[in-house]
Amino acid sequence: MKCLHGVWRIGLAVFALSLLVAWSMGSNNGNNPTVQAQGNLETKLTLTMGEFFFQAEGAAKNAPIKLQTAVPYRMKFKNVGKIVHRIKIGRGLQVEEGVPHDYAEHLFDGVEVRIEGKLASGNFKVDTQRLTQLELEAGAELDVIFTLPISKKGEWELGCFVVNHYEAGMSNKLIVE
Ligand SMILES: [Cu+2]
Repeated sequence: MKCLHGVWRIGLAVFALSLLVAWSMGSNNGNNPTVQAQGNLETKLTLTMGEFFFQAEGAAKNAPIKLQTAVPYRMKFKNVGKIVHRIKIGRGLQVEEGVPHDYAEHLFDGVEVRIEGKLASGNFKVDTQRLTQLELEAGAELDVIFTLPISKKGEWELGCFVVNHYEAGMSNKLIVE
């Protein structure tokens, strides 16, 4: 199951609990005044997904998404579909036996990212620099907070690699300016 390495799941209470523990052991304190102040400057963007599309707020389904470097974003990922979806953002599509399954390079690799979400058991926050994939159950949503460095400029792609989803249309261009 090495493909699940680096996957942040939502919907699994036990896993969420371990995320909570990991976060509380980190050095960052989400309640400190600096973080609160930065929160007010975040650019909000909602990205919905379903069968079988990605859609940025205010844009058509599968229309290219534009992000800027050096801008703090709070990107809400929302699964409005009826089944689970997985999101990777990367480039260099990896295809094995005709089936696309991953990217060679991931947008958030090496970027400080905070993931915030809600579960029945409570809210959770996770800080990571190794986000490679998000998995959202039907109806789930979570926020990803990040600022992209200049080194991430260029063309990227957003894809869902649940079996047959990418082929069914779940891919989208993402441009970092
Ligand atoms: Cu999908």
